[in-house]
Amino acid sequence: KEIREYIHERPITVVAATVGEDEHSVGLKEILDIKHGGIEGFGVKYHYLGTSCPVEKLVDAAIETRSDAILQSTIISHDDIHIQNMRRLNQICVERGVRDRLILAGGGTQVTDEMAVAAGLDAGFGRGSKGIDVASFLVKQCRQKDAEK
Ligand code: B12
Repeated sequence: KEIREYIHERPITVVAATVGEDEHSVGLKEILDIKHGGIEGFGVKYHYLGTSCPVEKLVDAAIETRSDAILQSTIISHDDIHIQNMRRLNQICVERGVRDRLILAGGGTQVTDEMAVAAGLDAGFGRGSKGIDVASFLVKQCRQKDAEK
């Protein structure tokens, strides 16, 4: 109830995709989609860019849509590609001068919060994460960012 009320007053928009050459969509859809208890059910608006999305495209879309957050999914972890893609997301946001205003979250079966934070993101969500965990995180981050303005 608290999350829904906050978002009603202060809309939150995110862009989301599975990045690299990763076609696994099920996990991210569970986080986004109202049918699976995803963040949409709490009032968060999302732009879903699909699978195998270049990290740059995700950042461009976040800027164009004036989104609050980027949600990046990486399921394949061969050669630590999931860590490389999280580092890349942070790096591109820094280069484009938008890191301070964007909330960055990574997720995937092999992702942990510690790993994502070490890669430069604000949080990581692994196996068993739910939409409510992500909605709650987004509200806390937006509250903090708005207070700092
Ligand atoms: C279904 C599946 C597929 C389907 C995907 C269909 C689809 N549309 O998604 C298909 C058949 C296409 C597929 C293909 C491949 N797959 Co596959 N696949 C799976 C499988 C069986 C289930 C994945 C799944 O849906 N899990 C259920 C969801 C709900 O869980 P989840 O993804 O972890 O998501 C949760 C969290 O991680 C988190 N989360 C995830 N993303 C995000 C993002 C954010 C922002 C947040 C907040 C949270 C979050 O929240 C979700 C909900 O709790 C797994 C094995 C397994 N049991 O995990 C292998 C698996 C992931 N696949 C694997 C592999 C190797 C492949 C292939 C390379 C096989 C091949 N040789 O062709 C290809 C790769 C294709 C490609 N380019 O991506 C490996 C990956 C190994 C690794 N660690 O790198 C696995 C682990 C199988 C294995 N044991 O080897 N696969």
